[in-house]
Amino acid sequence: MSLLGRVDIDPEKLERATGLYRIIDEEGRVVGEFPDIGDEVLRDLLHYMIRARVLDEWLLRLQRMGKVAIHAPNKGQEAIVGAVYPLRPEDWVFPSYRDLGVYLVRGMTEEEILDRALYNRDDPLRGSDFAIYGHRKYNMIPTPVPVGNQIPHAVGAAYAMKYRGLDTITMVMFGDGATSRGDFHAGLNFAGVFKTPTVFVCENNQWAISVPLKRQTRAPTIAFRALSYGVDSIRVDGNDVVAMYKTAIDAITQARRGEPFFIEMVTYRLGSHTTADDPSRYRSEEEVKRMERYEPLRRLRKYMEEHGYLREGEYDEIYKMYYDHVEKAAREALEKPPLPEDVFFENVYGDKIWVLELEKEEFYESLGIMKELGLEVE
Ligand SMILES: Cc1ncc(C[n+]2csc(CCOP(=O)(O)OP(=O)(O)O)c2C)c(N)n1
Ligand SMILES: [Mg+2]
Repeated sequence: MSLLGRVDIDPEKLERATGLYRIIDEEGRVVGEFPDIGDEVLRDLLHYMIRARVLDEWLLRLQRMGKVAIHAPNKGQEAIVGAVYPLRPEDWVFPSYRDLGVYLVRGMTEEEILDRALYNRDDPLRGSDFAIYGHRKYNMIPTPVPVGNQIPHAVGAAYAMKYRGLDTITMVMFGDGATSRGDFHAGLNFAGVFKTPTVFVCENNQWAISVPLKRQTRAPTIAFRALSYGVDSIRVDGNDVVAMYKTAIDAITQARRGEPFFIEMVTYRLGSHTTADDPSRYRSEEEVKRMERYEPLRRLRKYMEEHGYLREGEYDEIYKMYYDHVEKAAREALEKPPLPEDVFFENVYGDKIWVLELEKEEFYESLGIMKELGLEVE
């Protein structure tokens, strides 16, 4: 390439970054080339999505009962399970906070998720920030609270894997709002230049709390922004779990060869941002009603019923089975004693340091004063 010459962009890459890849449409009709994925995978994807939906409903219920501090509803985004499903257990996942399906596919159980949500004795993250999940046992990093911080973490970890000659990769999930953070740009640029084995999954659910996508960027698509960093990208119908699964297989294969890949998962958040949010303040009920038709479980169910993978009534039976399971798990998790009250001093530093010891003393002193004053501490 001459220094002053023009630069061409591969038109196929541009097409992928601005088109919309889909296989099953909102009515369950096949509109793309259906991959040879086998009955078992299809059923697994369905089960994971139902489990995520049921758990989401239970966490909302437990929050309304005053048992869970805060919950970020997942409804509408369950097809994310397709992205994680083809990963190997040795790969590392950097999930977002709206990713119950991701935690389940990685192997975290409903019981473990409930222990976390209720901060009971068995909470795997020992009382760290709320609405955040992760688990060392499943190579899953807890989501940082500052939006998008996990992006450079995932890129750095992937670079370390490459440096050590491992064939593992990292996958990172984040929202459309995170693409306005510097971390997105630093992460994408580093991944592009240093060819880190990373799969980026941007869950574009159209909203960042009350801020719509058009206020995040004037770029035509988020996948287009990734391409501008030299990272191959694709814009996918993120409510089509089969399209997500097929895309992830290709993306993971490419990342394992040492080239990053970016998936823009085009979806819609049907619920509130968190249980502390009232979406009627910033978006119309008509919009939500209109988008319900596109949600991922409805279309997979339709496809599977029409193609003989599910007999009549079977979907409801599967749903009930998981509903009962989570109800029992929730009752048991609520019975467990809480974490010890000084648990948040445990995981700040590896070693004991005097400042923390001092703070701990002061903490107990304040607890004593509160008790003396008759102020109940839960
Ligand atoms: C740096 C930073 N700014 C603001 C917040 C408050 N906040 C939490 S989630 C969120 C919106 C994120 O939107 P998006 O990235 O689209 O993810 P979504 O919640 O839609 O899945 C904001 C602004 C934060 N946690 N961190
Ligand atoms: Mg969003």
